[in-house]
Amino acid sequence: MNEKLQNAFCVQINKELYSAYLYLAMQSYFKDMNLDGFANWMSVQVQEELAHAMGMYNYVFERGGKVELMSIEKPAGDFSSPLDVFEKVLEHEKYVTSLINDLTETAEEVKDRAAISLLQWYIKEQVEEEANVSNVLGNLKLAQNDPRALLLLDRELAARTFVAPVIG
Ligand code: OFO
Repeated sequence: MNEKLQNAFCVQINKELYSAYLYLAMQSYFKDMNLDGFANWMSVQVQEELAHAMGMYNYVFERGGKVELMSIEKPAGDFSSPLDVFEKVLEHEKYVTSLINDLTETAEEVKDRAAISLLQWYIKEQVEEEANVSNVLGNLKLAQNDPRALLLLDRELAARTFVAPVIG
């Protein structure tokens, strides 16, 4: 496997693990507020991010490469409201989208067709992630000053379940 691309995958694996860690911090915030539905939504998000990391991890090994693990940054934990959390989630997902685009450019640069094909899955996943987050954010903006609306949304988010993604 091309070394530059392998290194870029290792950096992205770290970013996906950081995403899991960030969402775990957000899960803690919601657990602390007794908003169990929001906490459940975040716990599904954590599992998705771990799956994203493992999809890349397995891919590098499948291609005969090696994964170097790096330290994971401490996530922020100072959230001021559910709305603040979801604004940060959307901001983070947009950042991850830009990272996936950069990684795809590296795969294109070194003409690794298999990696480009794998990354198409991640590109589509990012579209879905941003749409899901925007949806919750929109609902939160509507609910903002109404505790009953917040509790209804909490109940709705309690229904989210993790389905292991088939990556690639
Ligand atoms: Fe891995 O998609 Fe969110 O960050």
